[in-house]
Amino acid sequence: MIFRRLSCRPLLSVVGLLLLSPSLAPAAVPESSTPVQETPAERDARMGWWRDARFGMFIHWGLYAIPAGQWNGKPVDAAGEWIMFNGKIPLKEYESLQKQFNPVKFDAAKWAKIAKDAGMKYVVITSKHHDGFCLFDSKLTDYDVMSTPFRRDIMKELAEAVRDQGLTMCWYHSILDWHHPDYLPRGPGSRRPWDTRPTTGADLNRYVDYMKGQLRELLTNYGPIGVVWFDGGWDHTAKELHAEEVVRMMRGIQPKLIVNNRINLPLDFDTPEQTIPPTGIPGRDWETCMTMNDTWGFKKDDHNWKSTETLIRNLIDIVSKGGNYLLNVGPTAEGEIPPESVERLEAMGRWMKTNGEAIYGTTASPFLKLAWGRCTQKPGKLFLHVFDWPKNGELFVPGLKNKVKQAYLLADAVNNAKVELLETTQSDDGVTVKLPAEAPDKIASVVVLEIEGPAEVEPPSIRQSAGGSVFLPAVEAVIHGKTARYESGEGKDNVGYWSDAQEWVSWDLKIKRPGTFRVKVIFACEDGVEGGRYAVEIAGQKLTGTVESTGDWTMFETADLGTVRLDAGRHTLVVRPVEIPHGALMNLQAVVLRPE
Ligand code: FHN
Repeated sequence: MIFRRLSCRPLLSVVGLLLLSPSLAPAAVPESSTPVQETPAERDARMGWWRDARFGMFIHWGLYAIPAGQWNGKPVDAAGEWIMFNGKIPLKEYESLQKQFNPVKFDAAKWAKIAKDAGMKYVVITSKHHDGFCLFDSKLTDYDVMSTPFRRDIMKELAEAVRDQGLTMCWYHSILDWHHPDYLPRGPGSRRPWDTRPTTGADLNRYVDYMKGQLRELLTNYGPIGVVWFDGGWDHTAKELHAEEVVRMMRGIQPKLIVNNRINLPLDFDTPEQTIPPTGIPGRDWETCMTMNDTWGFKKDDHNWKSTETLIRNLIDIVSKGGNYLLNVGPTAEGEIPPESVERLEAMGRWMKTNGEAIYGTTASPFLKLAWGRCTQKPGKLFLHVFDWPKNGELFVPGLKNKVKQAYLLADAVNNAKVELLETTQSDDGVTVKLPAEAPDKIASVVVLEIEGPAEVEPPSIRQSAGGSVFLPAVEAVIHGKTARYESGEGKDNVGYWSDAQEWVSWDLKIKRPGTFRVKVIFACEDGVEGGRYAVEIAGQKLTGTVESTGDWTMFETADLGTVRLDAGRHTLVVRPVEIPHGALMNLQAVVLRPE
C-alpha cells in the first residue's frame, strides 16, 4: 500500500475530523445548492469567462494509458480509463503500472498550443481519476507522479503552459477512488468484487478529509484555477461527502472558482455527457463533455473517430442551445495526443479562426428550430450557421420580425477588406437572404444579420396547403422534454426515444379555411413494443390512439384517429402519451389534418 502519513499538524487533523464526522460536528447547516452566498450579479461575473469561452479541452490521462485498453494481451471492454474495473485487475498488479509511467514525449507547451490553435479557451485535466493515481505532486500519498520514473509535476508544467497560451487551467477530480482504503462504494461492507482488501476500518469521513487535502493542494500550489470538475460522485450523497463544506473550503482558497454539478449539488453548471440536450437546459449553465472516439482514456484499438464535420457541427449545435463543448483527448503513455485528435483539432481551429466571433460570447438561438442549420446571437447580431446551403440561393429565416440593417458572410468580413452586403427581403413570415452560389465553408458557413433591437421571433406556425390539409412533420415539432428527440437518417425522420410518458410534442398551426378535419398519425413501432396509448389534442378536442406494431422502428404506417372541427386562426396541436407500457411509445413521423 502506498500511503504517506497525513502530513497535516495533529490540531488540523483533529479539527478536520471534528468538522467531518457528523456525530462530533456542530449541527451542520442544511444542505443547500449554494454553499457560498452571492448575488446574481456576482455569480454572473464569476461565470463570465466560462460562458464566453464556449469551447474547452478535456484531457483524460494516467496509468491507464499504459495498458491502453488491453490486459494480459487481451482487449478489455469499455473506456480505457476503466480498465482496472472492467479488467478486474487486482490492486497490486495495477499499482505496478506506476513504475512504468514515463511519458518521455510529454510536452506541456505542445499540448497547450494544440488547445489554443483549436480555438479552445480552457483545459480540464484529470488530476486524479477513479484509479486514485495522482498526476500531481501530492504530499498526501506516494501514489502520484513523483513516485514514477518520470518524477515531474505534470500539472505544474501544464498549468504554466496553458496560461502562457492565455487559456484557463481547470482540474477534473474523481471523488470515487478505487485505490484509497477508506473509500468504500455504495456504503459500508462493500468493495469492488476484485478488491480483496478488508472493509473493516474504512472511514469515509477520513477519505473525504484526504480528498479535501488534495483539493487544497490543487488550489494552492498551481496558481489561479478556473473550474473544479468533480466526477464519480454516484456512490454517496452530498451529505456523506460533506459536499457543501468541500465547496466552501475550495471557494475560500479561490473565491472565483467554478464547480460543476457532480459532487451531488447543482452548483454552477450541468454536465450532460456524450449527448447534446435537444433543447439545451433552459435556466442552467451547462456543458456537454464528449469523446472524439469512444473512450476517454487512450485505447490503442479505438479507431472510431468522429469526423471533423460532426465535431464542428456539435460545437455549433451546443452553443446554439446555450452550452459549452468540452471535447476530450486521451494522450498516450508516451505523452502524446493521438494524431487523429490533433488533425481534427487543427481543422476545428481553422474553422474557429474565421468563425470564432459566432461562437465566443454568444448566447442561445432565438429560434426553436432551423431546417438548414443553427443560430447563435450577440446583441444586435444573429449568426446564421448554414449547414445546408440553399440550392436556389435563398435562405429563409422563419418568423424573424426584426428589421435587418445589413447582412453579410462572416468569412467575407474576416478575410476581405471589402465586404459584399447580401440582399434581404422581409415578409410576414420572416426574412429571406439572397446568398452567393457557393458556400464559403462546406461544413458550416456563417451569415451575419445585423438587426434592430433584441431578436424578436414569431414561432413558425404551419399553414394549410392549397388543398386545405395541414402537414405537421416531426422535424418541426416542439419537443417538450429531455429524452424524446428528433431523429433523422437511416430511414428515420421522426420523434424518437419517446420513453418518458411525461414528455409530449406540439405544433403551432394557422387555419385560414375552417372546417372538419380527419386526423391521421404516421408512426412506426418495433414488434413487442406496441400497446402504448396517446391523445391528440387541439382546439379543446381530444382523440386517442393505441400504437400497433409496424414491424420495426423505420416501417411507418398511418393511423386514422377520427375528426376534429377547427375554426380559422392559430391553433396548437399536442400529442401526449397516456401510457407507455413497453419502454417506448412510438416513432412519430407526422400528424396530418385532412379536410373532410
Ligand atoms: O466514469 C467516468 C468516465 O471515466 C469519464 O471520466 C467520464 C467523463 O465525464 N465521467 C465518468 C462517466 O460518467
